Amino acid sequence: MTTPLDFLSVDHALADEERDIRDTVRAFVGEHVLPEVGDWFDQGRIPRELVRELGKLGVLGMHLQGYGCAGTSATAYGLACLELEAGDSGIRSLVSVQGSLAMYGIHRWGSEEQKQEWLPRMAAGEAVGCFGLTEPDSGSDPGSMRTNARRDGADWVLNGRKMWITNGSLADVAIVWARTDEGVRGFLVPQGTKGFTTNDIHKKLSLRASITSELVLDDVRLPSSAILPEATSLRGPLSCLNEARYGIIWGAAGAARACLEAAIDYSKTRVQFGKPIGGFQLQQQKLATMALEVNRATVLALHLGRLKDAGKLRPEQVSMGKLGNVNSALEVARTARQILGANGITLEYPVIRHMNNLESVVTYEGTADVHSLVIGAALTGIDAFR
Ligand code: TGC
Ligand code: FAD
Repeated sequence: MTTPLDFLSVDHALADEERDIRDTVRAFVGEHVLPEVGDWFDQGRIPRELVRELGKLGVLGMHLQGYGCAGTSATAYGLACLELEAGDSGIRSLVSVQGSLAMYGIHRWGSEEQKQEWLPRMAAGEAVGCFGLTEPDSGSDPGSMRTNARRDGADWVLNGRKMWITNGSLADVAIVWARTDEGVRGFLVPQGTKGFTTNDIHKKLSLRASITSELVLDDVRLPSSAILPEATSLRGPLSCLNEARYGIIWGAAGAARACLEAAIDYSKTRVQFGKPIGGFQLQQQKLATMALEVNRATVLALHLGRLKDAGKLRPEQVSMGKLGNVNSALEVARTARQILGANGITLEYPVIRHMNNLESVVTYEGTADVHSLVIGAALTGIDAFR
């Protein structure tokens, strides 16, 4: 029998362990996220306790090896992202920023002492990290960053601002990328460091169940042990973005699946002109197109996951996945919203929440335009960024 939400039977292509992880995360989302997330979105907040619960679930940095991390496959991590984002993009964002940006950054580019100090606590959800790359005047072009760090004796002194930073005021440690005489370098800035403050960004109409902040660095003095020793150019932060973008490829399929599910359910019970609206050809065409997009996105994510596990996933392939799946998810969410009619604009249903969240997802981690240009450069060998 055809399963509406897994029309192409992707389930059969998963290993038992992957299915178990997927089911565990799905159950967690059903129990801890879905009953509350409409209210969190409405109130513009995300409870700090959720981070500990996600730590207990084992999804924080789950694809990293050692230091208290689960060391799962990339595919298993992707399946977790799919289920988390079927709950809300804000929850997947929290997990992405923690595991793929902050923890990966320390794991890949940090010293042994930095790994020992931060990774076990971050995996357990006892410490939160954020990742400061974007600035008020430097978004798609991070190479134009103004935040700078200069040596002063044995110390470093940082000045500048970071903008739109997920988990900013929640974080115990910020990974801050700064221009230095030696290239772009990363620094671990613990919360409470003198001169380091955060301001939350309010009035967001997207990703409301997520904290987004400005980071302000005024003469922040750090010891030399705060620098990520192995990262010496923009390649440092961009390598972290590959990891987070990979999670988004899966997550977008999850948000789309949630919208499809809501639309199918609604279309079977909402009666107009004497029959369920799901019985009209126009609505069935919409549902069929949505199901196609959800399934195609999931198959693409799985394919890229298998490539990543084989160590063969290239950044331009990640760009194609992020571009394709987020655009598909946005289309699915917008169509679902129409199928739900007036009910589609309320938080009683998940659809407009996902639709609005996806407007952030299509912008962060490289806009759709940036990913088109990455693909274009790979196709032609001509860089059209500047
Ligand atoms: P370019 O000159 O091409 O490269 C500079 C250095 O970086 C290397 N590199 C990469 N390394 C790893 N992975 C990649 N994807 C890489 N792309 C480039 C490159 O080899 C070079 O290395 P080296 O050793 O020679 O120095 O850089 P560019 O200045 O031309 O920029 C390229 C561009 C535009 C693609 C890049 O800057 C970009 O991706 N821009 C978008 C910025 C972005 O995505 N920001 C995201 C901020 S974090 C965020 O949004 C978190 S949201 C929360 C959540 O995830 O949920
Ligand atoms: P801009 O770069 O100013 O782009 C504006 C428009 O111009 C876009 O449509 C873009 O596609 C287009 N454009 C830019 N360059 C080109 C070009 N060369 N050719 C054609 N078109 C172009 N950043 C972090 O560092 N850490 C975080 O944790 C983080 N979390 C975020 C959370 C949220 C909710 C949001 C919304 C953003 C977050 N960001 C974070 C920032 C995000 O990465 C940036 O918003 C994104 O990289 C785009 O930068 P920008 O907003 O400055 O847009």
